[in-house]
Amino acid sequence: MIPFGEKIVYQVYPKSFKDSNNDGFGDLSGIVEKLDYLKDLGIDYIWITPFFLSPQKDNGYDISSYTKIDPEFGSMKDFELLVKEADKRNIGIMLDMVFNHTSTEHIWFQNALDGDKKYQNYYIFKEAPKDKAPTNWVSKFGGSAWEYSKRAGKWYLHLFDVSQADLNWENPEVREELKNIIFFWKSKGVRGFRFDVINLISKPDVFEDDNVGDGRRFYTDGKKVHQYLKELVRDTGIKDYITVGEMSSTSIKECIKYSNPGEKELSMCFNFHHLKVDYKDGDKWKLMAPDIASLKSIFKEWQEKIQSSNGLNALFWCNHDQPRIVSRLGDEGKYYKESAKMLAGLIHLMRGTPYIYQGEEIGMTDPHFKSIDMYRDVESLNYYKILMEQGLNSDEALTILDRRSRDNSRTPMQWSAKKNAGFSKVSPWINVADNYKSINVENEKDDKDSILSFYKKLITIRKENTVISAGNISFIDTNENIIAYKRSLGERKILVFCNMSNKDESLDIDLDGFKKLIGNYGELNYIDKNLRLSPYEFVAVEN
Ligand code: TEU
Ligand code: CA
Repeated sequence: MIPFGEKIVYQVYPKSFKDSNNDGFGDLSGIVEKLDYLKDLGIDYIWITPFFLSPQKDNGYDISSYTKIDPEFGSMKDFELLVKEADKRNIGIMLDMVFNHTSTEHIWFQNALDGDKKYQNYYIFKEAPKDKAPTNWVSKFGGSAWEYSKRAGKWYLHLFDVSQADLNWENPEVREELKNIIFFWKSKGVRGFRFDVINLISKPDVFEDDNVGDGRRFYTDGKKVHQYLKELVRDTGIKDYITVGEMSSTSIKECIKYSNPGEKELSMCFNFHHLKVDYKDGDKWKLMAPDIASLKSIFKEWQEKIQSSNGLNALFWCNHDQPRIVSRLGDEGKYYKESAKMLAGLIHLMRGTPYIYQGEEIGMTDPHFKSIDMYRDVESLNYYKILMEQGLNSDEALTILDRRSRDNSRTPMQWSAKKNAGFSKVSPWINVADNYKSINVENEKDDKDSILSFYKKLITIRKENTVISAGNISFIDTNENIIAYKRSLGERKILVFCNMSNKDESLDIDLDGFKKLIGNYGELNYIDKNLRLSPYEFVAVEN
């Protein structure tokens, strides 16, 4: 058995999941309303993105109190009810711990601005002339990573928005504060944690200009990150909890350390290399057709190497920062359903723990917003300006946002064909995608051929087959457009084939003795040791 190898995590972005009191924002009680839906889907954990007290400059990733609930999402009572009701259904709640930074409205930061030395040492303040930032590092959301505070008379570091000040993990008092937050939520019955950009917490001793990059090489997987994680996990007693670290620009070598059980750090990591195969020159804001060959080699490398270290991969395509996968690697037209199912099958039968992001299971697409005022995300709004400063016109900048904006995944969950997709009775905080009348839960739930039914089937297959949840994986050599791998446990084998293209493909392979387990087309098309795959076909065979 591999711990968590048979579990499925469902990610809820509460603001867009279900609005229970019709104010246009999703909330905790909305999640309670939908627990039966999630139970029926077959998931084991719900990871909820931050709903703590926050000015909401980055939709809750800017926290001003870690142990209070933002009234927009409800109350502590609502949260306690959610844990209780989830528990009744054998579903665990996982919380999102944003420990790299706090909101600048957090009392710690406010005290620091008032000149309190104790709290200045909670953050990364530097002295430098008002008109020259301490280093040339760039914020992940664009612009300088430093802000000059007149009130403090110093600069502070913010790797993300100017309202998200980086914490100083070198200070043991900071580490104690963060441990107490974990204790608080553990006592509420929380069963797992996701740690936001946790590989950025260890900053260098000396802060210097980056002459070849944006500064990330100085703080990504920093010198003390493993030490800090070990300490946090040990001192809070969460070694056996399900934990996942979000790793920004990490390497496989570091992820082996983060996730290998011997190190006692985390259960698994999110890395994003497979979601950059359509970034031209590695730049998110430059469009390119997806490079399937590199997608394949990334999967192969991460699957096979993490396996040899006894670690575990977090298997995911979508989250609240990524465009919808069917719009990105699949097809919104003729092969919409086939491609959505194929992409699901591709990751769900791999070795690891699958994560489903709300709406992915019904094949939600990008909304294709047509004007800048439809966007809400701080990163999108910043980059719209930056791209225009770089010389693009508004249409060109919008074309890039259409493919890259984080808002693509943040539109309201499509529950039904009713007004506002059944998300709320009033206009939601962000527009619903136009296709909600056909793509919604109500339409799909009783349709055996729907994307939703396909996800349920994949979940059941993982739970019924130890070869999926605990078996070995190795990749099969194929031609360019096919990704294929083998799972095995003793004599038992499952082979998985995915056609990533919109054309027919075929592969010479001996499948004698195998029969079809699951697929997104009809019968297996295997003649004379040759497997034929239709556009976006996915098929798994078993012996
Ligand atoms: O994201 C970290 C992160 O670096 C990205 O996924 C980011 O959105 C991308 O690099 C921008 O191009 C996490 C959260 O998931 C995200 O929602 C937060 O905004 C961010 O941390 C800051 O807390
Ligand atoms: Ca609400």
